[in-house]
Amino acid sequence: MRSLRLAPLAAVAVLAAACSSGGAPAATNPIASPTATPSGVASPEAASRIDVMLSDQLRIDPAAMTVPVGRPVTFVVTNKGTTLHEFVVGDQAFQDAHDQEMMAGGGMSMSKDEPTAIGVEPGKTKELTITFDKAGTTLAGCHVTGHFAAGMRAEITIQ
Ligand SMILES: [Cu+2]
Repeated sequence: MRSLRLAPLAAVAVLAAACSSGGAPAATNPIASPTATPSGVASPEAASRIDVMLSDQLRIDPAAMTVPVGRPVTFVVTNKGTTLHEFVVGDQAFQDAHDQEMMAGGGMSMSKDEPTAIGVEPGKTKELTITFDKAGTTLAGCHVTGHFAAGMRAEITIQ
């Protein structure tokens, strides 16, 4: 009567083989877990990210920001308006140069992003990472025609 028991056992063996051949590689991944960071704990990286809003009221919010010297700072810039805005970081001379560039271009925005200047389409969010190498103050501004003059700027304190 042994032959009656062989059939179900063979079926189990086939099923087990099918399962292990499909699932084995995903079972262990030594790279995935050790780098997990505890949630809810502020890290130095988190402190160097600043959320910035650009609006059709021609404002950069916050209008004053403080950033560290010598460490990368990522500005997470959201345009919540319905027209293009820019986030151009640099001193007054740099801002003036961008304003002139804008007028020379007939009011058109920058044709491409630069290391410290981005254009942000309506409803979009873009990141700009800058390392400030010395303490002091600098500016952020939007140079779509008339915006900077209307007050679309922010002061950045580096310390
Ligand atoms: Cu603007």
